[in-house]
Amino acid sequence: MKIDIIISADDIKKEKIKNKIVVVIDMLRATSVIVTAMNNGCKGVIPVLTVEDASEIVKNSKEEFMLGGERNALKIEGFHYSNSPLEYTRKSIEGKTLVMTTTNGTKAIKGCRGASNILIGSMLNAKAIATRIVSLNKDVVIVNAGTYGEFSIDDFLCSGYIIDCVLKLSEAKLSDIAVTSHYIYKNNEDIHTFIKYANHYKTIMKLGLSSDLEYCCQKDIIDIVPEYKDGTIL
Ligand code: 3SL
Ligand code: MG
Repeated sequence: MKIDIIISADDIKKEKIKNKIVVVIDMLRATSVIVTAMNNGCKGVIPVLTVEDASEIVKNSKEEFMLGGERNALKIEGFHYSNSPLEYTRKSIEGKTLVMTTTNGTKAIKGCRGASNILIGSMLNAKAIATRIVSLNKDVVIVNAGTYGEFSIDDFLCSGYIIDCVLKLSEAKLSDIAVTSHYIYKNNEDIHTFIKYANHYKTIMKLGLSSDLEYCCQKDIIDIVPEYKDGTIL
């Protein structure tokens, strides 16, 4: 098994992900939201690119949808929830389908069409992701959502942690960038020592959302692996 990394949603190339297992990471905060919502009984998550797409889906259906996501890290007007994973409790999301649009995360997920599997990863479910990867036993590309098309320390550290979990279960051939993310993680196993330098971490902190950061940095508190297929994450 080979493991490679793509550093942002804008860097996804079709030929790099074709027929591979892809793990999409936007640990701050879109994929942490998805993993949390699904773990709390959400029926499914439909990622969309724009607010208009989200409104269109809800308008034409009788099903009970919840709208969630962000623009500039803040709740979108008229939406039920923001992009804070702490809002997606069992009480608020169980049995509901979530239509979600975020700046980088939903773009990265939708950009991975053509992969054989599109798994949704975060610090929260890293071990479960590693177990799934090993059981599928195919080449893997970890797609970092990044921030506004740029490299983001947070997603890179999370990639390093997932690689560490895989290496505890199986041998794998790492690309140079995968070696680098693993190396950085191994030197910062308490990820707070390094993630604090990420620009997006600082943005969330400035908004007073430090409890979101605490939550998203936890390792392996969730044991499920959401997967995106045919337009919905189940
Ligand atoms: O870009 C995204 O997809 C979001 O996760 C960013 S934020 O953390 O909600 O600002
Ligand atoms: Mg992010």
